[in-house]
Amino acid sequence: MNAKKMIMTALAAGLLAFLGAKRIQAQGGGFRFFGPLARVVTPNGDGLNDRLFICFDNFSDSDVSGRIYTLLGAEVASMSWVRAPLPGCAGGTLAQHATWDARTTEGTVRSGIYVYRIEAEGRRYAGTFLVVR
Ligand SMILES: [Ca+2]
Repeated sequence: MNAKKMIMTALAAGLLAFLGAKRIQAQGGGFRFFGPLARVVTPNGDGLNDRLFICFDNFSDSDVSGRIYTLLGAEVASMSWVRAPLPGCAGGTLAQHATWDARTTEGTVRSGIYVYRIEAEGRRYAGTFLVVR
């Protein structure tokens, strides 16, 4: 990672902290939302933060949907729901995760802030993350 990219990443992390994640914690039930593994995605194929990972515990193995939106609310992509734990995520009874490779059918998305939204058991969990190309 070059110096310019490191500075951009640091600034982006500060911006995201300033904006704050709109996260709603579940009140009991079988689904516990843990949030993103990292808030900066760098889809350049170097094996570091190439994908977005959203961690959760899905005790009842309920249906989970994950979608990605622009800040203006346009849907960008659907996330893949993986019924397996992910190293680095908080543990749980039935740890699972959702993931996205920062790509659409038209290729890798542009750099910018995006919104993830996870829905499970009638609840929505949303927050922002940054893609840096
Ligand atoms: Ca990367």
